[in-house]
Amino acid sequence: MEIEDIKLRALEMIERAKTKEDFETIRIQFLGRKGELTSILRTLSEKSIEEKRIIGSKANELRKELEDLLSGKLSAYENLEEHEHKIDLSKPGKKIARGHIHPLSKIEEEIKKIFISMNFSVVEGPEAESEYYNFDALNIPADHPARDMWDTFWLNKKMNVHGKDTNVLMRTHTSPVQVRYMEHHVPPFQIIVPGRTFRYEATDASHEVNFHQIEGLMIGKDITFANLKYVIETFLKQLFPGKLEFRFRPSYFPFVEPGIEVDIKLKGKWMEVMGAGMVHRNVLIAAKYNPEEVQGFAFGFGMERLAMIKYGIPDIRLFYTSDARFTKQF
Ligand code: FA5
Repeated sequence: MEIEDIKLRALEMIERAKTKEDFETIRIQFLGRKGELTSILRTLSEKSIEEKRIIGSKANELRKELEDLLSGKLSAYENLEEHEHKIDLSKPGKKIARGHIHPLSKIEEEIKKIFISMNFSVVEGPEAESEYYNFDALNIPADHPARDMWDTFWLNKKMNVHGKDTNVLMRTHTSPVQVRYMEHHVPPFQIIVPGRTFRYEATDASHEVNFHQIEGLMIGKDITFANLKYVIETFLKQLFPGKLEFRFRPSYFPFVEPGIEVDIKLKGKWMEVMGAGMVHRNVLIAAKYNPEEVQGFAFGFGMERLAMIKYGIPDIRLFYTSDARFTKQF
């Protein structure tokens, strides 16, 4: 039958069609005003009622089928064509904006890794601290002139420590965690204490009101100054691979004896990064240890200072600007 023949030929042509023009040719050939199928429908009026019914419905059915098929194929083809035009494999890729890890978080992770590799544990302590742990237990009684070393934010609160009400402050260093930890642990042990610290002082390129320290404490039998030197040297060499100039300089902190400070040379100038020393016997006694039986060392360094050296950050105040142009660089 003619309609069956048209259908076979049309389907075969659609199958073989490759371009937009091919689809258009097929449409014109079968469905156009003078198309094969249209001509059949036109001549229906000359046919008998019976023929009209059969041929008419078949031809209309086929017209609908071909129209759907052609428009489906054409839109799939257009989609494909659009993509082919859009993808230019020779073009450089587009950089997708991503969040960045803050340099302080980054250096903290790296520092922790180094100390963990030396068998240190990581512990934490409170930011709002009692006067007792921040000062008294560290061999700095109320009238001690060394309290002036740490300009302090005092809080209008009291904290009960060992049955006594003591004043509360924002900790000026991470050293109070030394005593807190010793009160509840039996040596030998070695810990680091990363945390936020606060000082009521004027800011400049290397001083902030709010900064971060990492405290270190190692207590055991026969721990000596040589152990302290080894740990600090190993740490600095791993954090700053390659050539790094640093020095140990005698210094004073009430909670160590002897005490030192560590400086790193940066662009010809020494920058102080750390205080350290052998834990003072009064601190061991405050923690209820026997200084004849156990000894140890402690150190505390500023995380911002080390990050400044490692990443070449010229001003400590940049850490807290929340400026994406700063964090984006890390
Ligand atoms: C202390 O805070 C002692 N607790 C360190 C210590 C621990 C000594 C254990 C002995 C044994 P100092 O005030 O020097 O010491 O501060 C230690 C480090 O914190 C400094 O070397 C510096 O790197 C950093 N630091 C101090 N003040 C600021 C500040 N305002 N802004 C940024 N970093 C600071």
